[in-house]
Amino acid sequence: MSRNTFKGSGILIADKSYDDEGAGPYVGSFPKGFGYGPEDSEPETTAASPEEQPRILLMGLRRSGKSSIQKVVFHKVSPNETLFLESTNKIVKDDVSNSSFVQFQVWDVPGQIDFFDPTFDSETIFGGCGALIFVIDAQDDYIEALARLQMEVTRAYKINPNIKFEVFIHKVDGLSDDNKIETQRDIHQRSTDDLAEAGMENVHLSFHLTSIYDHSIFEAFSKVVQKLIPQLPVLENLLNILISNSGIEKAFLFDVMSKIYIATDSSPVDMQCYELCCDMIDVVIDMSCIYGARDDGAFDGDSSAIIKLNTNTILYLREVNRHLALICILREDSFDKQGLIDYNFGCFRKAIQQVFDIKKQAAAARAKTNATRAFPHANGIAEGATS
Ligand SMILES: Nc1nc2c(ncn2[C@@H]2O[C@H](COP(=O)(O)OP(=O)(O)OP(=O)(O)O)[C@@H](O)[C@H]2O)c(=O)[nH]1
Ligand SMILES: [Mg+2]
Repeated sequence: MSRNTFKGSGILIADKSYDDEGAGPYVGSFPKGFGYGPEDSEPETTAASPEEQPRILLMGLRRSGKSSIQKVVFHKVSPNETLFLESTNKIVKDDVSNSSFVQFQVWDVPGQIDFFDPTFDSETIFGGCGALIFVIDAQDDYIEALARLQMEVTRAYKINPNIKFEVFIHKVDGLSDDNKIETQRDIHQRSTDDLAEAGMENVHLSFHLTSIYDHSIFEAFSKVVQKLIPQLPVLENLLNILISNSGIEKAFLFDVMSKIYIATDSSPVDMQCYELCCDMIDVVIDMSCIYGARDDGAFDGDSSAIIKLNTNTILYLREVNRHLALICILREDSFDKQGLIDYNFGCFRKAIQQVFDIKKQAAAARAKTNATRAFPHANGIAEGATS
């Protein structure tokens, strides 16, 4: 089933409300917040402070594609626009905390950085790091990159053994299918051998073939982010219950801004289905931007869309909260029971809300403990000042 057969004959029914006011500033052609609805007024305590947020480091040699990845995934830059990116010369910290679930920072560590420079504070950099993505340019000779990978992993692991190590074998758009597999096998073999030689055989590296010219980079990033979401098993379980009771074939929970899927049911992920869902988000956001009366956000609490494909398949998008959307793929005849699907979706959304609430309560409790630790005699000072 080619991807093109899906396209062209779709019917899109998009639905959203336009009752809020206010025009937000734009970043390029995108509304600030990249199409999100207005911010809900959440208590400040729910957002983790930047230091507390899990950090994803992008590392690798110069010109391997780190900044391009960051720009394409999180800033909606088109792949061609990265062609003339200047080399990064200092660590660029990107706060991806717009979404309640996907709260983390991405640090783009330049390839030219001197790790022996005393200003490079490895303790701080690796200490709060959740995942280290090492980007290898697969179109180039990767021997030097592998030596650097081994050095970085060794250093990082000594400081923080909980880091997830992810290797992006990048720019594979230039390789044939056979070549991709061979390159991955070779890099896997060499890097694990190198680590074993250094006595680090217990360190696990995960490998992903990526390119900014297709959806592989979003898929790979999704898998990295999922490892940092402690609620993942709960979300997966909820999705399994939803699909088995609603005649749905596959369901993804998407972070709309980045098109990262933060969870899916436990059936295997077909790349084409994932691509279709990503395309659907683009279509929905574009339609809302063009026809929506509101200027400050294309995705809000009432966003929903149905796309019928000429393969008797339906894509059904429902908003879960201001950052998350559920996209279901199902057969057209199963959609006859839309009422049932909508009812089950309502239950699913409530359950997700509960997961959020627990997270918020935990964050609030943590903030309170931190405040007490920082100002143990706060009450005493206040009393003293007034007396
Ligand atoms: N073909 C191809 N080119 C890519 C891909 N990703 C990035 N590039 C190109 O690689 C070049 C270098 O990308 P950058 O993102 O600047 O590399 P960097 O790792 O940030 O480099 P430093 O900042 O010097 O460390 C750019 O011309 C990109 O267009 C990819 O997936 N495929
Ligand atoms: Mg760069």
